[in-house]
Amino acid sequence: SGRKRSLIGDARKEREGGSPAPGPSRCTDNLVFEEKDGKVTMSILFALSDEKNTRLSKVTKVFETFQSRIRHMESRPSRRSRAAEDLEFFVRCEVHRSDADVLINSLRRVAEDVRAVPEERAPWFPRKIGDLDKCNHLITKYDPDLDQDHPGYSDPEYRKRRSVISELAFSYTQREVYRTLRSIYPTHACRQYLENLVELERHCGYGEDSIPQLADISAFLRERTGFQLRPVAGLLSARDFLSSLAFRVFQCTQYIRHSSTPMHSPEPDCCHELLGHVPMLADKEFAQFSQEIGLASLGASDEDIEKLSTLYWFTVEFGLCKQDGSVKAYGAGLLSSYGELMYALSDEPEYKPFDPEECAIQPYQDQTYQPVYFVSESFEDAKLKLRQYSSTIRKAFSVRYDPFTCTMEVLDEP
Ligand code: HBI
Ligand code: NLE
Ligand code: FE
Repeated sequence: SGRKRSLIGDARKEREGGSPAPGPSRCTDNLVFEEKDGKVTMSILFALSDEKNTRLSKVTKVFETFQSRIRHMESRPSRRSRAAEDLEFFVRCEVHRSDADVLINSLRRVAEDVRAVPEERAPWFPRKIGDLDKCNHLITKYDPDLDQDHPGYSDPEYRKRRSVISELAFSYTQREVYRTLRSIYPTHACRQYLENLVELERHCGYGEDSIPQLADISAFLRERTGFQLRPVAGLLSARDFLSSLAFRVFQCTQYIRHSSTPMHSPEPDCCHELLGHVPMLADKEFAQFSQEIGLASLGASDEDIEKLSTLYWFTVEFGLCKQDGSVKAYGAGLLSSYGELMYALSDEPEYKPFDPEECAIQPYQDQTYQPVYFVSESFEDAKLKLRQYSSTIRKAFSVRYDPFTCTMEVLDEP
């Protein structure tokens, strides 16, 4: 949208001693607002106690005096005072830059608790499940047509096959991947994974010889945990990918890895989604954990998104957990790669106990096996720790998912 936004980030930098940024104007309580044609857009909060209720016309008079254009105005029962009749007002208005301070001061004479508030500065995020259509920002990494480092980039045959007749490549690679991995799951995969895999084999056509339809697996998952699958063309931005999880939607790639590397692929492919993720998403506790990472990501800063995707990486993708006295894999990136699954449960890599603070800043690479893995006590424990971590992420609002309408309720907005 062409909405003007306040540049609070720049304001902060400026205050911390950087050079002043051109464009934004500083006024009213030192907040900085984007200036356009000499005008700034401000959000103002004020209160009218019951006695002063009859003064609303005085308030509007102030806006009129400064020829301020009101873009939005709403009232609600005051949350600060106990008297049920006291009202709180929220106004967005456009005013000449040089009048902004005086306007605020004039309001202080006729209303209470007058404050200029920063414009909404959280990044856009989906509010309803249909908004996920707009979460389609692909990144070019690993796209064999666009990424020069992709193993298939200089293989026109591969690229053609992948985009036009990928079906042909499916059966061979798929069979080898399935057979090899299946043989080590009983000793390497966590209990929940094994139980669900058997169900998928029984009811969903999982097996060496077929790749079931996404719609069928999606229907299965919906019955188990309410998760649904959605096809995606390739790697999404971390923000878009994580936001889907908030709605219990999992974005699945459709193609298959290059047949020269069946035991490990650096990018997600259908083996990874269906063998790595799906059985875990059928577990209630794990589904909840996944959704909570998604919820934490909504409207988070770029910095926090980076941390949450690192957390996602070391749990949902490469997590290990303790079970019956030994360590098992629950991360999808492990469960879809014979090579890394063997390696992760050997004595080569380093193990650390799962601690979100530490995990969120652990550097990682996605080209080859991880040098370090985080071991959780249980999903329950990981979920509680993640919750505690998420509550430390600074946001101007909180969200709650309404599963009946598949929409986000946004709370505490100005
Ligand atoms: N996109 N399609 C797709 N699949 C993923 O697993 C995926 C992604 N984009 C980003 C991403 N994973 C990682 O950054 C996670 O850490 C969020
Ligand atoms: N390395 C995994 C595999 O080979 O299946 C895919 C990881 C995707 C993040
Ligand atoms: Fe994945």
